Amino acid sequence: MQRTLVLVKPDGVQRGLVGAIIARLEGRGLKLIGLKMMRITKDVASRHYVEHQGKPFYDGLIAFITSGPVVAMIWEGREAVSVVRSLVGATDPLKAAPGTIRGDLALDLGMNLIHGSDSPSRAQAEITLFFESNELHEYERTADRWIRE
Ligand code: DAT
Ligand code: MG
Repeated sequence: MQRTLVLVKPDGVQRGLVGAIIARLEGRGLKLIGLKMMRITKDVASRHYVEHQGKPFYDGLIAFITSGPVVAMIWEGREAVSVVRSLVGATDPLKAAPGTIRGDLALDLGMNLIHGSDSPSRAQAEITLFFESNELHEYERTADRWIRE
């Protein structure tokens, strides 16, 4: 089953939106298999955002993501990577569709609440970057047979 990394960014923690964001992902039927609050170090931030190195917004992005605690989660489900991306919405909240997390809860590109891995290969790399294998929990949910055909 596919897995993906989600971060509730420092703005989401500060605004008290952790629960609302988790509820949307749970409500879709995705399964939570790892969760922790943490402060991202500069080193982890630079590896996480390696694709953006050299871009004009890079320094601000690293400063923002390391500015306060985040909630890091691993979610599992069929097509979890693209399902989470569609729940998250477009990168710029002004362009994010209503009904998406960013489209409903955010306004600014630099304060867009949430990260979701953008491909299965990035998801694998990001899961390894943020979680030890003993922090991932495999378990059966009785509701799964009412979610998966
Ligand atoms: P996403 O978070 O939707 O995967 P991304 O990977 O392209 O978007 O960029 C990572 C974060 O960097 C994004 O959530 C907000 C910030 N960002 C992206 N493009 C930006 C820009 N042009 N100006 C300022 N910040 C930007
Ligand atoms: Mg991205």
